[in-house]
Amino acid sequence: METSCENSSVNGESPERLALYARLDKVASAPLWAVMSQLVTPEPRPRCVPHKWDYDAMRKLLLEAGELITAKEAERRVLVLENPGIRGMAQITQSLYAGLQMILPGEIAPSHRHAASALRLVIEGTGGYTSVSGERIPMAPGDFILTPSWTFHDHGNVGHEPVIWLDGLDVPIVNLFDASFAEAYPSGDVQKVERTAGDAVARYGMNLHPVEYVPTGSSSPVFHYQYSRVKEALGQVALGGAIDACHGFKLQYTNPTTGGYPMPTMGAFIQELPSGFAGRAYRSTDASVYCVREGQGSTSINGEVIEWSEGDVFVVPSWSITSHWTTGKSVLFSFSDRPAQKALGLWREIRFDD
Ligand code: 1HN
Repeated sequence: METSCENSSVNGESPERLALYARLDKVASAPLWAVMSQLVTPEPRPRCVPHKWDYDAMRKLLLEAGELITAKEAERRVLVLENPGIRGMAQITQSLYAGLQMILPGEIAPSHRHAASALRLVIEGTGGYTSVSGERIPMAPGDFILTPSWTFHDHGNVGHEPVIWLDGLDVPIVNLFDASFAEAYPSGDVQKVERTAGDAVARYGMNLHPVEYVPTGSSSPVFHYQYSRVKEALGQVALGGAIDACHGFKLQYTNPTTGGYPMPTMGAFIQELPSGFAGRAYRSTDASVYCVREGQGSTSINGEVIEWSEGDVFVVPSWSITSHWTTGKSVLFSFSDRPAQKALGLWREIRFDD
């Protein structure tokens, strides 16, 4: 409320109030009433914005980086995808990190571990591998791979072409809690291989579920979700199930021992959208990072239309009204902080499909 007085006022504040604020400032204090409406908003007001990173353009830049720095010298040769609304923070959303990583034939990225959890979606190339907790996992395009918190991991490429993948990490969440730890592998750059890829899959079985079928769980013993099996599962739901008006045919990657999310902080999803799909609108409190696996189409995010094709990465901020259209049969991978929000009792969604 404006107070009129003889002296000039700033932002409707009297000189007496401003004088009090100045004295509060000196004792590391501030008036809540001046900032409360920015702290407690009636609904999410994300600073991050919708954005797309064109794969062909990013791939060219990655190859240029490949001529200037080795994977070993860089430790990880990654182009960080920085949300244009929050530049300089290495964040694609308020809670998530994303980047495009490349490893060239013969290179290795040395082993280390950290409190942050990582997930990877392989975009192109064969001959790449990542070792996680002594398990060497071959990377094929479309494969989804976990690096749970505090597991040693190194990468290599024994093939003949560049291998490129999307990394997603919960670094901003770990740092929000000031809970970051990291260390190098104690004996050399590359881990000793102790179990073969597929051991855990053989023990625990297939690991995809319908979206929202299952509760939050802790880290999965399965680190590798092969795209060939994911495609089979998508084919089966597309044959047998009714299509979701907002999401098409959508599955979530799960921890096969609990049916919960593969890691405590990040969930990941894969959805098939038929050619000519015109999705109904949807919004949820988890901002999502998408990577186009197959096809082409467009996504409307609060009225802003992003056109996408294979390999593109795009980000949908929290609570944005979102709908997908396709011009060809498409497969979209996505990840978000949904498990963290659910564990904290914060997650909400609204469907606009009636
Ligand atoms: C990391 O360890 C990797 O292991 C990739 O491939 C990206 C971003 C921030 C911190 C650690 C990797 C990373 C990272």
